[in-house]
Amino acid sequence: MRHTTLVRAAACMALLGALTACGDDAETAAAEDSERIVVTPGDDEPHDHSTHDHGDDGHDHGDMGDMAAMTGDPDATPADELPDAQLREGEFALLDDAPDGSPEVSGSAYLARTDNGTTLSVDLSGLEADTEYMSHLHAEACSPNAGGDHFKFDPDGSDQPPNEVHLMVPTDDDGAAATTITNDNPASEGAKSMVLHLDDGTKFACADLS
Ligand SMILES: [Cu+2]
Repeated sequence: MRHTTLVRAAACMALLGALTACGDDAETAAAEDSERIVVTPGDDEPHDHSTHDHGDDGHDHGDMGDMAAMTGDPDATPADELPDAQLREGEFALLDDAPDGSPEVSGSAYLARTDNGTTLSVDLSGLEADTEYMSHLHAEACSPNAGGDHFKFDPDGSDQPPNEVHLMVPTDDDGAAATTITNDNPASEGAKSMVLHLDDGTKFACADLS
């Protein structure tokens, strides 16, 4: 088990750059890695990979997909400065059930719809310095259901970008962050909130988009 755990951790680091929790894809990949790597001479007990506890913590944000599709551009024109856009915005607040010790984030989310697509920007402070937070557009308001599930452009489509909007938010050495991501699809009316996650995937802060 110890080998497997180490291999899994290493695979998670390699796959995710320690950016967020490992999900099903990472676990599957790690399990495959462990089949190849953990071949210990004299280890005559075959590993049964079907029974390992992969530590699923129940959240649904571990499936990382394509990192490039969720990397924002701090230098892009922010959503609230785009011309001819339909703009919604909201202020971040801690969720009622945010874990103790969650950063006291403050700041705004901006969602702009243009003829050409949807642009999402955040301008945040009060976060941990020099780290990264995963965020998404969510399909419900911040209350009572903490944003509910991820917003999907096609409700029957993929749970990865570009069918969802995922944005990695890197902070500076003061714990501030400002970044922007654009999606080619303008049909983002159904996005009701933006949710920030801790690195284990837990939701901790939310901004209603109105
Ligand atoms: Cu989310």
